[in-house]
Amino acid sequence: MAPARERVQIGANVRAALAARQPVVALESSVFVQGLPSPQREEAAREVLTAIRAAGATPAITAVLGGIPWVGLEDDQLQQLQSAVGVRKAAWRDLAASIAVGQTAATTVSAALALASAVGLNVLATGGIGGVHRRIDTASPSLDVSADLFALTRFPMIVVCSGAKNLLDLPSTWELLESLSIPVVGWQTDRFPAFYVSDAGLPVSCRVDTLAEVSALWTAHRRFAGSGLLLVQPCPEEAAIPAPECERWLEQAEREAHQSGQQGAARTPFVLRRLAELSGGRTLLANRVLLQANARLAAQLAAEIMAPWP
Ligand code: PSU
Ligand code: MN
Repeated sequence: MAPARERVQIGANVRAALAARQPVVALESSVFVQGLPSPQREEAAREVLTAIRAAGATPAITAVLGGIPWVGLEDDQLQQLQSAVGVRKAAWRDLAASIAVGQTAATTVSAALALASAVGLNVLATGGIGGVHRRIDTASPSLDVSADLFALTRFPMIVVCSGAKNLLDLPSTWELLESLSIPVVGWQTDRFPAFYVSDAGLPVSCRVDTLAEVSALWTAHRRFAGSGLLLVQPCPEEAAIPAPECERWLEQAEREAHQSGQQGAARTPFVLRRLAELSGGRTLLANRVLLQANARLAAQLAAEIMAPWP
């Protein structure tokens, strides 16, 4: 019998790693397709894959290729995805549609969590997760809330990131993470980072200083919750951008997004692209540097979680 179309295909490298009980790090693909421009997106993907392999883990990029859901793209499949035109940005809810109509789609964090947890992975690395968007037309909170937050409540995975993207309404995002009972665990930090900006002006819900502590926390978390958690670290200092400077670019980018009516999935890529232009490429460099740092930490953590009990 032909395999069911919706069955997740596991790349050969990932399958071998799982069989040998070696660490695997899940990755979204939207950041390497819609989140960064070319050639930075190709470079960022190479840097992230190299960082994970150098730390002794196997990277597992998720995507939907011609209607087939994949965990663990081979290098040539990633190239195809990055050079294809009209690739959909798929969040969790879009996976079924992409599969049903045979589409090619890059995964956001929410879709990547759904695919990766379906094959039993438990660590994912990204740059900054989505959250509650800002509103500049009124003081009321926005209902444009990333599906990343809701997917975190459903899939038991550790998401290693530099907090939430600074283009968001961070206090609302932070409050919603609390309401959804998603632990925000600071990696050697007490502060909630905001992507290129090291400190969103908000605390984390707890701090850890060693991989063994994260592992113990994860074991305890899973006894009482079916959800995931965020392990956050700030963008490495040499590439981080001071908040006031970033805020000026952001105000302009957000105003333009509002004026040109950017909605739904298009909004985040639009603002990220304008930030890159307005900052003369500084946000692109910061994005690459923090992605690499998160990939490295995720690989170390995946190895720690796999390690047999002493
Ligand atoms: N992190 C990055 N760059 C990105 C993203 C995350 O460093 O482009 C993407 C992720 O795929 C994340 C998505 O899930 O942005 C959030 O988009 P939205 O606000 O439409 O949910
Ligand atoms: Mn949105």
